[in-house]
Amino acid sequence: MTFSDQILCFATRNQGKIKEIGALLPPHLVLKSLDEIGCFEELEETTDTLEGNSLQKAAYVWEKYQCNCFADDSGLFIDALAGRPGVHSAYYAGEPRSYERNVALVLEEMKNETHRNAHFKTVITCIIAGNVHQFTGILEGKIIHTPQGSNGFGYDPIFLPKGYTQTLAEISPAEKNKISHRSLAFSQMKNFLHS
Ligand code: ITT
Repeated sequence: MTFSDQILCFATRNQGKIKEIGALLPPHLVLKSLDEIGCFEELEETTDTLEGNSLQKAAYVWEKYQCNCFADDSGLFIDALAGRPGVHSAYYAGEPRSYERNVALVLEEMKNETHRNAHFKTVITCIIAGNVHQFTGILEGKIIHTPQGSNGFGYDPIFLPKGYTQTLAEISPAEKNKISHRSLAFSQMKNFLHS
């Protein structure tokens, strides 16, 4: 393996994600951010699926920079809302993006619903030497009526994971990491990279 074969770019500008994932990857891989490979442009996410968006971001980096890379996309899918907010989770209540307004809109749309099942989903697309691999993580649960807890981000205060009595915003970050959609998808990619 040459040095450049060992470089893996995480197609994100979220430093928190880069730090978290860097700690999980095999030591022979050198994790680089977009800036570190000289990519300063905004990556588009214009498809209508998580699979499509993560592929769109990873394929851009592979095609323009010929760098092994991976990209992720996540969302909350609520059964009673036909899968919304889904791929639009980050800006469900419009721009500027606000976790509070997104949560308020979901609760308003769900106020008369008794069927409250939902799931979080993460899809990672990893491109190694031009070959595309996708990994999916799902966390099942329910939408509660009133936000609870202040840990985490996004829809965590209204999401009760299956088998739990506390929301994702009430359990510790370490506990969330053990069960989250994102961790499940990343651990699949990690196993693949180790093999
Ligand atoms: P980057 O694209 O900068 O990485 P993002 O906010 O778009 O950040 P994601 O694609 O991972 O992050 O997730 C999209 C949205 O889905 C996110 O803004 C949240 O509203 C929601 N979401 C994803 N994972 C979540 C989680 O673990 N807990 C709560 N909400 C989550």
